[in-house]
Amino acid sequence: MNKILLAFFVILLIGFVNAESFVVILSNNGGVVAIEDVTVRSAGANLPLEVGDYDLILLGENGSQIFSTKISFERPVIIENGDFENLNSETEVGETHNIILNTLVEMLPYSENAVSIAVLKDGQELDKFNVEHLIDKCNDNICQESENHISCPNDCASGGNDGYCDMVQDNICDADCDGTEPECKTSEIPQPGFDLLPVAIVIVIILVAVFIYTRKK
Ligand SMILES: [Ca+2]
Ligand SMILES: [Ca+2]
Repeated sequence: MNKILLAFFVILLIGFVNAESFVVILSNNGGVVAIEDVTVRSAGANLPLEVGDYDLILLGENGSQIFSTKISFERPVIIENGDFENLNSETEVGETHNIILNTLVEMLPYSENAVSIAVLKDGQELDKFNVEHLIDKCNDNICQESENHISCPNDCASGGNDGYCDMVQDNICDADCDGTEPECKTSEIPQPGFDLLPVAIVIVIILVAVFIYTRKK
């Protein structure tokens, strides 16, 4: 095989192996459709069949559409012997019959720009699921709420207000340590009341002594 062509296939294969996807779990309770959960799995997406009454849409910033596909809760099944629920005077064994699934698992391609996933019917939004917490935002130079100095040291500097007490000796009193870091103790501003009290007492004693001395004279 042509070496360039082989290299191309290897790169394509690596790209596929490294691909991630959103796994979307949908429920259908008598026509009430909702997104129950979304997770990220580190494997390429087996994309939906692009047929059905519902739209599953991956949304980005400001509601922009990243990916859209049609989905269906209907699945054709072949009626078997003993399938009393679907076997009646109008159907026969071996015939195909459509059933409505209560739970549906679909995959969407992963995108680091994704904000939410929405399910729609006839253009009307039925449910929306936020996926921002699933996006890996480490190394974007912003210390997000989901990150701290341990999970993403590149974005979250030590001593920062990241919900994590890092105890790093960096001359910064980490607000997350509640004053337990050594830096928080040394940088404490001394309370003037405590230092001035003995000075005031000494001054009063001197004044009283001077007063008594001058009276005696
Ligand atoms: Ca970040
Ligand atoms: Ca911190």
